[in-house]
Amino acid sequence: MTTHTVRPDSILDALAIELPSWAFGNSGTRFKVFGTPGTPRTIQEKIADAATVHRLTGLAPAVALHIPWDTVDSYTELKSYAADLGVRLGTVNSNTFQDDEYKFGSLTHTDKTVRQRAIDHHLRCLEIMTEIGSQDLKVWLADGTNYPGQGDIRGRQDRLAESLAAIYQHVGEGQRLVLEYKFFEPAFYVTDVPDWGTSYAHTVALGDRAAVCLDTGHHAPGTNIEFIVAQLLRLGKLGSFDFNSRFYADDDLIVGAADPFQLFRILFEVIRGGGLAPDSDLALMLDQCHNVEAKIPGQIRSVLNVQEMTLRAALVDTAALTAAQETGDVLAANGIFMDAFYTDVRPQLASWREGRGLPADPMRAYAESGYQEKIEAERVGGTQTSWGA
Ligand code: AOS
Ligand code: ZN
Ligand code: ZN
Repeated sequence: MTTHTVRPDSILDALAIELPSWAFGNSGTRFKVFGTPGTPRTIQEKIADAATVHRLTGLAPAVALHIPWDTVDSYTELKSYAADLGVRLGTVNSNTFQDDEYKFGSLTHTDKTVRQRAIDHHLRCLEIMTEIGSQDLKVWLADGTNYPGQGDIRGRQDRLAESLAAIYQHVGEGQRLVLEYKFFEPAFYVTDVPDWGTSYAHTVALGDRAAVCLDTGHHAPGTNIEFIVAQLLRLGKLGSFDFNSRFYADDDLIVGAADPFQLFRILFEVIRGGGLAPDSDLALMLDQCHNVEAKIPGQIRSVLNVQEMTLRAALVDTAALTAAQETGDVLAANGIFMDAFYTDVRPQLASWREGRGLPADPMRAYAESGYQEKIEAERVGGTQTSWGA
């Protein structure tokens, strides 16, 4: 088999995980959103928190924006503000799910005026991307229906294709449109982009500047996500990840918390498929919310989880694995795979960090840094940001 051989250290050096701005705001469930002292009131404060995660881990050089939540007067100024703090602005996430007129859909709506408004929003996002030098426009749609007969499934697909094509025309050089799928919620019967196949079909029709975004929380229980990863990488259409973990629905919990072995298996396929190779344009992003845990350490823990499982996945002895696979030695093959998964790489990672002037234990370094106490004292008054605002 053709495998991408990797040196664990070069993989670690290349690993970069984008943080979502909304992870630093308050969030919760429909039952309660708890406010917490020190929560950012502005996008600038969110960026400062994200930069703190990067400073302590060396893993998170970019912050994803969400429009309109992170709207500012000058994106050029925001870009240099971020650069001064040592991070850059990354993926721009569109939002056509909060306005009343999108109640029955946005890019799929039967009313051309509503569709055009949704298209125009995406064109504005592309302009912002050009201003800040961002690569990816991430499109996640809440479009769908709740009841059989409510909408014309086929007609909605046709309108979606047409609207996406209108946006795609404006995707410039060095930019991409990544189309995220989700099997349900907020629509419960039909979701217009429910699975990787639908996202793949639309992005293939669009062209080379379009690819699939795989949110790990957006699958039915038991779905073999690593298979999807392998297939999309094979087809050259895996554009980006939204990492998080789920127990039940779209929980948006800390990546690797619910099922570290699944994260290991996913990252093994990422490496196997060249997703972390120097010429790869696969973007790794977190899409998480911290409802009850502290947000900045929550993000630190998240990027460390990805790093830890990446290193374990890179330790799989692929030559021995191939030999076992090709001789039909099922138990040896499985044993080689599991050996890597069970390897405790934490000491190796601590020395990798120290070798780069980073704290050996970023969680502890954060607790001892005084940053939390500082933002709690300083961020008084104003309105705390939250998911959805
Ligand atoms: C929604 O379920 C999707 O995961 C989106 O990627 C994202 O969480 C939303 O756009 C918030 O920004
Ligand atoms: Zn997502
Ligand atoms: Zn989601």
